[in-house]
Amino acid sequence: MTAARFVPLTTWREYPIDEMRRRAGGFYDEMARRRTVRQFSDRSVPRDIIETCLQAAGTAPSGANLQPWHFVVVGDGELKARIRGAAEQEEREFYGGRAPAEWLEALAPLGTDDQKPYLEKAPWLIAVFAQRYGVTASGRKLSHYYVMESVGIATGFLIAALHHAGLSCLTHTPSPMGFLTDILGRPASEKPYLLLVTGYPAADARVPDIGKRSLAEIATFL
Ligand code: IYR
Repeated sequence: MTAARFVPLTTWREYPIDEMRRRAGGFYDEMARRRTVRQFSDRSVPRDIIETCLQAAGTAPSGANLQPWHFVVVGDGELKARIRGAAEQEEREFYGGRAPAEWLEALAPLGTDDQKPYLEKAPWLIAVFAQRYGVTASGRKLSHYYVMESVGIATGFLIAALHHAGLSCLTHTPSPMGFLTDILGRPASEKPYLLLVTGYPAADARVPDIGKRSLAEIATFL
């Protein structure tokens, strides 16, 4: 057992209430501008920007700080084409019969279909993997805790970081996603969580005319 070790909290900053209010509002405005995009430009995005966004994702809290995530960043055209081929095959089955009518109805306002050209067009695909358990250097299994919660939080941080940097992204969840394990050569301990498509939006990108629920709808103060 490793004993707890503590250091002083030096990174937290106190802001005057008014500034806190301004910062909260500024962050809300920034996040409210984010739109999920399905039409991407093929303009390149420097790798170091993606790296820094991944570092931001890596600051997320996680069960026992075990950080049960792995991000595979794909910029290689051939790999992207293979991912697109496999994803479209799953999506054809999904849209062609596997999805219940209620699900297709829920998706109708988004205008999605089985064509996923952005999987090749966008400069970067980030496959997020959840490490169901860890593997020590000696090959022993290490339990992970709250894996899906932890990976979800890290993915949220990543989406916010990409948006903040000036990139668009799409949270893509082809189902099932097992093909990502094969194509990207990941170990059996990892489960594909989602595929983030990121880059510049196409110059003529259009987004569905949908909005977010109001504060009163999403929150209750007691
Ligand atoms: N994975 C499919 C279907 C899909 C499902 C949900 I829930 C969405 O919010 C969007 C799409 C696809 O990518 O088309």
